[in-house]
Amino acid sequence: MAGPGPGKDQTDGAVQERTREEIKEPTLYHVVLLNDDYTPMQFVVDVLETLFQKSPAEAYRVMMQVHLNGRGVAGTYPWEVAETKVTNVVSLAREAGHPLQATLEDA
Ligand code: TYC
Repeated sequence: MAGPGPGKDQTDGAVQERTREEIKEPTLYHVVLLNDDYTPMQFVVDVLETLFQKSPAEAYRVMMQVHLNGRGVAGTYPWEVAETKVTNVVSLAREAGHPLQATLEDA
């Protein structure tokens, strides 16, 4: 490896500025699942395990939270990841013939 890495201080101000951009935290968004009367509970549990990497117990807990309260947070991600999760939830649900809906909100 030649030269200092991006974290190394130099006397040049441009390097300092770029370093600050690289460590900026991404804005986060909640992926929110919405309740409906028709999507099977087990389908929602499966989605939470496969798309949101939840354990079976946590997936069941989140599914019941949505079922009882109308909504619940499946996961929290930077915008592009969160958008993709919503798209994937909805397309999996439609392929299976279920009306499950998901949306984004500011974290
Ligand atoms: N209310 C659904 C039922 O009784 C289960 C369900 C849970 C649906 C969570 C959607 O996001 C949801 N079969």
